[in-house]
Amino acid sequence: MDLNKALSLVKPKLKEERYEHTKRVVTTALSLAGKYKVDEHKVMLAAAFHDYAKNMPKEELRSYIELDECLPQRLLSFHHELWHGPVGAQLVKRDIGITDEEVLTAIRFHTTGRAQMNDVEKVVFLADYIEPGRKFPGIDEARETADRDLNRGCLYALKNTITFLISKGQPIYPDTFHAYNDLLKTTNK
Ligand code: DGI
Ligand code: FE
Ligand code: FE
Repeated sequence: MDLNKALSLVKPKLKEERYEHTKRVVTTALSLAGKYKVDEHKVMLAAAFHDYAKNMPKEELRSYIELDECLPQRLLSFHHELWHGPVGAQLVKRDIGITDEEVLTAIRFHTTGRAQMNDVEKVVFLADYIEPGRKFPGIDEARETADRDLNRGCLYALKNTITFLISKGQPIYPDTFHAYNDLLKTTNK
């Protein structure tokens, strides 16, 4: 599937602003993939479809998780922002017919991260965080770090997100901690 085809399948699922974000994530992800020698076709597909379920109503996402025994039910006791990745991966498999596990896991874990992320996952996770439309404290350092080192870029994004969530008194999904701990080890080697 080429980029135009992927975008034409995702466009009707998204609000205008979310679709514009998706295109920026694709561009950013492809640039990271070139720099870090990651499979560009897989990265393009995962980036194009990463927010496929983002604009689904919360209650629809909830019932999807309740009915799909492959999805961790624990998601339901965390913020609903975390639901669109895992549900999106299942829908992209079922409705679009993408079967590549690297692409599907990159969609599944693009919000939380996880331990032992593969390179496609890392690129999409980081591109989503630093795409040119993002504005938040720490974004400049996030972009600079992403430009130097893929693992350190992801680690910075996780650290900043965890700190942000803690400052808001929000819970942190275990996979986000696992991703942080894992990359801390990798980057200290
Ligand atoms: O879908 P996007 O808006 O493009 O970005 P995303 O899928 O990375 O969603 C990120 C939001 O999820 C962000 O505002 C923080 C929120 N969030 C809530 N709980 C957690 C969390 N993010 C992580 N990584 N871990 C959490 O436990
Ligand atoms: Fe997302
Ligand atoms: Fe996104």
